[in-house]
Amino acid sequence: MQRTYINELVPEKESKIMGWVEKFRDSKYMIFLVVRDISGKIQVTIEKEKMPEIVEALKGTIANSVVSVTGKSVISEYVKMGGVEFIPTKVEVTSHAEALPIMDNANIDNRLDYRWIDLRSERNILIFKIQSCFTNALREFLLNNKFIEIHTPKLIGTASESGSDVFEVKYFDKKAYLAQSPQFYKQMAMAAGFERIFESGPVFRAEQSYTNRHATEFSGFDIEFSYIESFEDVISLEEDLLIYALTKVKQEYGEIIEQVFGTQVIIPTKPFPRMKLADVYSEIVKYGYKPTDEDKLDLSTEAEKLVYKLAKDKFNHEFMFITDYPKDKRAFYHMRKNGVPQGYDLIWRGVEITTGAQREHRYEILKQQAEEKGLGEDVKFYLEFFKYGCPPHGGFGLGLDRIIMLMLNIQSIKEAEFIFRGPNRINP
Ligand code: AMO
Repeated sequence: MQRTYINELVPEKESKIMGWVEKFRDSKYMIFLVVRDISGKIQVTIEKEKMPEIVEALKGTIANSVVSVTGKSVISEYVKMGGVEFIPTKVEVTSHAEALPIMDNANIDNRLDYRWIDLRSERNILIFKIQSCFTNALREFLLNNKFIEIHTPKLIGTASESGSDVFEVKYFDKKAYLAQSPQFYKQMAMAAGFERIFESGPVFRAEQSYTNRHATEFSGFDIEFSYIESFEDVISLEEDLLIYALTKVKQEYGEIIEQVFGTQVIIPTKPFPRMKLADVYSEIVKYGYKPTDEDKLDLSTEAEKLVYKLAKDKFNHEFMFITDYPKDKRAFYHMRKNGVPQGYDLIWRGVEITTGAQREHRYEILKQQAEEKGLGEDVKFYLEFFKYGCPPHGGFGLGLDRIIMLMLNIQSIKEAEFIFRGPNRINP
C-alpha cells in the first residue's frame, strides 16, 4: 500500500502512514504513539489485549524510532490532538532509535554536533520550508523578468576580489582557491551578452569572525544585469525583488511565523530609504554613539545596529540603503562618479544583507582602479572581459542565511544555515 501523508488522511479509509515516533507511552492496557511526518502528527492508539502482534512488534521501541503503521484514522472527541486518532492493524518498526545524545534545550554548539537530530524539530524544519519558499520566490521573480540562472565555478585559479579572505586548495600540483563571490563570472556573463543573470550558490570566506552573522561558507544569491543607467536601477530591482519574495513568504507562512518565531513579516514599501554614509554618521551620533574618524569611513557593527533605529525613527521603515562610501573601502570594480563609488550596502534590522553597485565596464578605467588597489596578475584574466565590448551593467549579492536569520528573528546564523561552517566548525 502507498504511504499517505498524515495531513491527507481520510477518516475511516484504510491507509499506511510512515514517520517518527515522537512520543511513546506504554500503560497497563494501552499503548499511545504520537507519529509525526513532514506534514503533521497523529496519535496512534493500541488496545493491548486486542493487538498482541503490535505489542510484540513495538517491544523495546523508544521515541525517535521510525515506524510504518497501517490502519485507519477515526474521529474521536476524546483525543486531544485534533480530535482524530489512528487505529492500526499493523505496525512495523523500520528503524530503532537509541536514546538521544542531546536535549532540546542544549546549547547551539552541542546541537550542531548532532545537527540531523536538532533539525528534526518542527520549528527547525519550518525554518527550511520558509527558506525554500523565499528562494523559490526570488527565482520566480527573476525568471519572470527575463533573467537566466547560471552556475559559475567555485574552484578558481586566482582569488576572486582580493587575496585576503580566500581558502586555498591543492589543485593537483598547483594552487586553486574557493570562490569568495561569483563576482567576476557574473560580470563575464554580461560581457558574453546574457544581459540578465542570477546565481544561487555557495560562497566561501576565510574570515576568522566569531559573530552571530558570519560563516565561512554561506549561501549567496547573486544578480547582475546590463543596460542600466545608474546604480539606482540596481536598487530599484532589489526593492521589487525583496517586496515580491517577502510577500510570498507572508502569504504562505506569515501566521505560523508569528506563532512559532514571535515576529512579523513586514512587507516593505518602495522606495526604501537611502542615506549617504556621512549623513548616517551625523544622525547616529545623536543616539550617543561616539565613532572614531576611522569608524566613519565604513559602517561599524554598532553603526549598523543604529541604522536600524534611524530607519525606523526617521522613515518608519525596516530597510536602509547606504551610499557614498569612500573609494578606499569599496571594491575596485565599482564605477566611480566624481571619485564616489556608485554602489551601496543594504541594511535590514541592523545587519548588512547586500552589497551592490554599478560596475566599471570601461577597460582602461577599470585597469587603473585595479592597479590603484595593488591588484595585478590576479585580475588580469578578469580585465580581459572588458576589452572586446561589454554593456554597462550592475548587480548585487544577497546573503541568504542572514536574511532568513533576520526574517525569523533567530539569534544566530548557525541556526539559519542547514549546516553551519565557521572557523571552529567543519563537522558534521
Ligand atoms: P559582499 O562581500 O558584501 O559582496 O557579500 C554579499 C553579501 O553576502 C553576505 N555575507 C555573509 N554572510 C554570511 N557570512 C559571511 N561571512 C558573509 N560575508 C558576506 C552579506 C553580504 O551583504 N561581490 C559582492 C556583491 C556584489 O557587488 O554583487 C560581494 O560579494 O549579506
